[in-house]
Amino acid sequence: MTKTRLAALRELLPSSSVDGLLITRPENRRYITGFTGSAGVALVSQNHAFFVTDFRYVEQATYQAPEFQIVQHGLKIEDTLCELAQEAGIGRLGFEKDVVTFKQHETLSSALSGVRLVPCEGLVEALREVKDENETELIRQAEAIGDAAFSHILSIMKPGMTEIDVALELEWFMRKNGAEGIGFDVIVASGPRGAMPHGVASDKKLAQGDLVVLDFGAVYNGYRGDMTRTVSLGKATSLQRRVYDIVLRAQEAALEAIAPGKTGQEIDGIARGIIEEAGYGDNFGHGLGHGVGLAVHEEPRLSVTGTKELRPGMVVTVEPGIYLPGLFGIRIEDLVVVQEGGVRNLTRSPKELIEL
Ligand SMILES: [Mn+2]
Repeated sequence: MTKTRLAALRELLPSSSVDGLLITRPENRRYITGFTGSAGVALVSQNHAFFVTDFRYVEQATYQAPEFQIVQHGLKIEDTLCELAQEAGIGRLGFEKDVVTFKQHETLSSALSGVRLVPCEGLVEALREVKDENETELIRQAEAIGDAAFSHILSIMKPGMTEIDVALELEWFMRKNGAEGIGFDVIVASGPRGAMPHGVASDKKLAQGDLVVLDFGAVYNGYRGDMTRTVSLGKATSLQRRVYDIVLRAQEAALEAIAPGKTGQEIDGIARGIIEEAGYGDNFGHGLGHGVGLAVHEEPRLSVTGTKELRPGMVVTVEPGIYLPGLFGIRIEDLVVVQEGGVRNLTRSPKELIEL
């Protein structure tokens, strides 16, 4: 049997000099326990695994988190956590320092007598970087829903609709076709608004001649898709077409270069080099890509700071863009699985410039 996620986490605890870890980030909690609900804390030590939740979720946790002893907490969860930490003989208890609030830390530290709270970071996140086959399949299905939504929106998008109309239509279509939700607010940025890389849909009406940046993703069994396409309403100008080709060239070169052992930095540099050489370096102000899984933005990063080596099973976006203030923006984003010798592209939508 392959090592469970719980066993893999236990192997990481000594590296943070803790003998137990409190897991509160929802994606981490789900990853380690299997519990999909919205309230509860996992407490893991070398010999114990507790899942502490309230009355509403006890039954669900019993089914979803079979490796864990389910504990229903009383009025104050911190008192229950204190008892369990003592039962497990935990002296140094790690907590997720980028998740726990100052107030939660105060409450915990006054309740946990005899237990030292130790700030930790990135333990479960490190395990989440490499996906197993089941996870990549869920991400593929999420992305396939996105592909279908893109094809659908091409058939109805036209001048006069607002960006919000387009966003709602994408969302409705994805929900109707198996998504349990959307991974993030749908970005529909048309015309000059396209120069805002994260221009969430507004009440601006689409106009003839606009380039429209569409960036969206479905959620399927907790896993996210993420894709971006830029389409033209009507015939693109020669400048629009020229810039589009540069972005596409940068994206394809980066896709071609991805392989295990390369760093995120190297891949980012390949796309960035092409855009800089074309004279638009200052107009590509964000990283090339990011990991996707239970969260829409996770490790690893393909960016100037991405020093991590890519490994088979990592799932990352590749999304160069060029943004010209006052004019338009163009971004093309695919979601790919790193594998031996290259990538498997999960995004199937066409990438040539579409003129509606
Ligand atoms: Mn993205």
